[in-house]
Amino acid sequence: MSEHPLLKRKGEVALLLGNEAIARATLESDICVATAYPGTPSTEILEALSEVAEYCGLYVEWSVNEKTAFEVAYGAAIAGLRSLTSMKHVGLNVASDILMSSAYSGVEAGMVVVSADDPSMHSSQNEQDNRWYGFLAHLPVIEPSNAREAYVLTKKAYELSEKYKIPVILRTTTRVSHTRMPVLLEQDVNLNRQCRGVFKQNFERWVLVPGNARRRKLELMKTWRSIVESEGVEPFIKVLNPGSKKAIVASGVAYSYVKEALELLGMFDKVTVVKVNMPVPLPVKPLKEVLELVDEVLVVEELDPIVEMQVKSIAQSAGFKGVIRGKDLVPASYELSLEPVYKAVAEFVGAPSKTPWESAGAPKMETPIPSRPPVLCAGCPHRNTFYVLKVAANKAGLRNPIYTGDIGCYTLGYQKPFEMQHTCFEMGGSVGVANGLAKSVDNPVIAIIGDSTFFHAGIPPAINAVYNNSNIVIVVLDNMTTAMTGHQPHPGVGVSATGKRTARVLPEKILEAIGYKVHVINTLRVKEAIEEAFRAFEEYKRGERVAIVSRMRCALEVLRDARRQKITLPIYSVLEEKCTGCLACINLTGCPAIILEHGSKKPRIMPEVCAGCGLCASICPYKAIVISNTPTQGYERLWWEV
Ligand SMILES: Cc1ncc(C[n+]2csc(CCOP(=O)(O)OP(=O)(O)O)c2C)c(N)n1
Repeated sequence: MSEHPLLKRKGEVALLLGNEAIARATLESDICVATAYPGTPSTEILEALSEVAEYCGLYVEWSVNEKTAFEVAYGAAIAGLRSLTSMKHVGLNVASDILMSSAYSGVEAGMVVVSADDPSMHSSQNEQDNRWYGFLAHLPVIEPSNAREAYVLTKKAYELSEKYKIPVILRTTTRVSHTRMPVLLEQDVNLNRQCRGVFKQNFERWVLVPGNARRRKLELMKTWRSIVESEGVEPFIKVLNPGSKKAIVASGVAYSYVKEALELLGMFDKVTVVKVNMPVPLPVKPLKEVLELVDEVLVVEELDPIVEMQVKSIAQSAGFKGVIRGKDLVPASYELSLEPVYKAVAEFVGAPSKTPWESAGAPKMETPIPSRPPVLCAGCPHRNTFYVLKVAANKAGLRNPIYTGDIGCYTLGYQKPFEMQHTCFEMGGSVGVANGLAKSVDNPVIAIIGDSTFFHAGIPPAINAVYNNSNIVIVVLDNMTTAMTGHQPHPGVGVSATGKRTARVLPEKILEAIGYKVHVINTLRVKEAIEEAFRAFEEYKRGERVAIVSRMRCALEVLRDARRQKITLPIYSVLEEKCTGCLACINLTGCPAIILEHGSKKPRIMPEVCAGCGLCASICPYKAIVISNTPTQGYERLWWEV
């Protein structure tokens, strides 16, 4: 275990992702509790910590959602133990209730909240600049410009948190979270950490009834002012080359682009650069000093003009007469890259804005590369479920059903051939929005939600539907993992973050307890599953309250386990002599393992892609798809046993 890259010795250099650098820094900071709910680009922080947690005496968990993750870490921090909670930007929306209160009551030991923002929405339903949360909650936001800085600043964030006794937000963006850099390790990881805390009763502090909250608010504002006044120092802000007439203020990853642009322009030591690592609250004093010397300022930051607004406000009160530019030159949407920053910087310093490299358009190819939109994997259980539901709903005569959708791999069901995700907004939204649609339209309303998403945010709206009598069917897609974010376990798997067996919570038990009649279907057995789903829809038509739990493991996990356990899964192939070329296997499944080769009228199944789920074989009207190898007896258990 001591060989693990996260446990290298002081003085060694480790090649770390930004997220791993944060993880290493939390270990050096002697944290005792780390919690998270997975979400790109934050996931690798807890993944890295879970690999070494037991060896280091650290408690880690995948919590059921971000609010709970925050609360668990906060519980440790008020008991005097350092803690970490990490999430993607939208996760902080879910945790925002406790975030706000935690600022009032504060912490007894350092607590860092990582908000990994995803500009450009590489893997998200929106982009948001979570530095706003710093203003909203009156908590400082630290923003590193690269992976190495993420390491240094995480440690500083713990010190800051303890100095002011409040949680500190560490905001990263994708290029910091997911870039690998050599990091010189400054300290060893303590393997003998003491992780028993003490909760000291203090009603005035920990019980936010209005009278107490009012007092705490004033305390918080005092803390906020003192951060603004006292933290205008390195590493939170640094002024390079003071004395120039022009200054560029750059926050977080934007600094890396500004530095490179200025170097390419041969101007790095000719312009004043204010490197901001604490964009919220922006320290006033160093900014005022810079504004006294310059005529023009350019603010470069990723997404919203948060630093720009503060610079303008400081300039206003300092009577600055010059020009302040920012989002008029630098894009406010999508992540930054060198090109737009180079152009903005060049214009600002009066250099030609043509980049010294060819503009990064799509490379010209003789044969254009076809676009490859994401598809459900071969063998994905969601494909089987969509097919089963579609056939069963038709059979039951459900007319124009609305399938409200949710976030996960199954969102891809919005595509052909299924087109069965008619909405997708946020986690749990499938069931919540279904409640509203059921009150508003005459169509049958079927809410489709993944298992991890069900535990995260699907249960309260499921209760709402019962309490408020919303006529919906809930379908939980139980692939026994959080597939979309890289197969993290969740309460329905019965395995902990460190791989230990733990209690398993079954969605059907919860739904039954709430008042649903639950049909558990096994979609590997397509025909039986259709019959069971049909019965559920018939009951729904009669006004009964029904739910379906569709259980079949994620194909990627099945393939991995088959490889490890040396189990041969079936491989299907098309019998030329029986195949009529009707293409039902392609048109009804959209399975990427089945192809129609150039010039051929009959499909072929690629054996190296086929996962052996057998959906195509069960659909083929001519029985022309058969198993072409000798699978291990009892292989089916891999599809429903972890
Ligand atoms: C509030 C919030 N947290 C985290 C995410 C990241 N995320 C997207 S889908 C998903 C869960 C998907 O798991 P599951 O519901 O089991 O569906 P699967 O991908 O396994 O089909 C997560 C965690 C998010 N989009 N929103």
